[in-house]
Amino acid sequence: MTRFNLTLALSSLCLIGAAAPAFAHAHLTSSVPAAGSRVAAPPTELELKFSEGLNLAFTGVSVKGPGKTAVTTGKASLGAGNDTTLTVPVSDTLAAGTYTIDWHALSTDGHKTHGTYMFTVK
Ligand SMILES: [Cu+2]
Repeated sequence: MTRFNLTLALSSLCLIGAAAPAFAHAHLTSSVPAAGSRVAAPPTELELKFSEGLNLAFTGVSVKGPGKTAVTTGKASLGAGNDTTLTVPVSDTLAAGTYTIDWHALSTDGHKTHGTYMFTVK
């Protein structure tokens, strides 16, 4: 197989993977606070659970608060013996309002995914 054909074959595999979400990409399965939830207490950390193991170096979140102000977050980490759960400390005390979390992930199978969810602090 020539180098070009190999590249073509690998890209096709990736496309097939992209068309079938069940094919081992890291998708967000749940979070704390949950997507769309309204919480009374401002969270001091965010927890994101994914369907696949994560590569921490290329996985993270950016958080925006009311008026699109950036929220300061600490160093993200994976759960002990559990590379599918990402925990992100929140350094700021979150005032009442709606927060948007933009996440990006690289799964251990080498595929990138990203998404957005929101929650509201009452
Ligand atoms: Cu994948």
